[in-house]
Amino acid sequence: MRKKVIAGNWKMNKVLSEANRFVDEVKEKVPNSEQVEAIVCAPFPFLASLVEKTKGSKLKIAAQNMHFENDGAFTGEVSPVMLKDLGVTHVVLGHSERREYFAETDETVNQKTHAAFQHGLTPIVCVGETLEQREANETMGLIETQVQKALQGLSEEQVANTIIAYEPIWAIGTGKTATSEQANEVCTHIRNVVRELTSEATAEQVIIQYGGSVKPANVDELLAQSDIDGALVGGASLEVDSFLQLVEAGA
Ligand code: G2H
Repeated sequence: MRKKVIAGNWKMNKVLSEANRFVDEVKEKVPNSEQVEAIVCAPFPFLASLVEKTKGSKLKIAAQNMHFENDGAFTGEVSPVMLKDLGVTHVVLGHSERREYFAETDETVNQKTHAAFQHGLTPIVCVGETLEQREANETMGLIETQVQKALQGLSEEQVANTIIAYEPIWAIGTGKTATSEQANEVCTHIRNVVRELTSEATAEQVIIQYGGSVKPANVDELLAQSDIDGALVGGASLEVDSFLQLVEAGA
């Protein structure tokens, strides 16, 4: 049985005092269950404080992006070495907002995925189609390409330890959720792609999340699907109560 991984992606929200308050409250209440993992993906300026606060708790802290180089002349960037040094455990890579607004490509996502593993960070690799691509029946082919390229050159063990988040772009922050069947269909496809790239055992191990307007009202149905092992949640992760409800749904 795969555990459920619930990751709150705060995006560019909150200030430090709000982030600290959230984590102080949530870390005490994360269910003490092996069945669920709870992660907060926070903006860079909050990471050091949140990692410090969550030491010894079940709540994990992730970054929302990073560069693939260890150091150098990359003004404004943050490296995997820096994240690891802080005690960050996970990093979101290739979120559609980064692909759309910051020129992230399948190639840079692949470079970053390798860099994450080199430094002991667990990558949460995002894939997903636009509404136009869905309507043109391109979803499955596009997702296959995104997954293959993101995982290219990784060892089988690394693939097994990658978290893949399927986020249909048309369902992000729009209030439109993919139906649980639509979401599961693509997550099953992702698992099949992983199976073809590696093995049955690895495909059975890899965690596949769904993301896109997940909230307490729809999370149970999504998590009940055969190939959905968690959620990457934006809007509904910003409030303590709704984030905790989502985590409890996975427990
Ligand atoms: C998708 C998701 C979190 P939201 O971007 O990654 O955001 O839940 O607000 O649709």
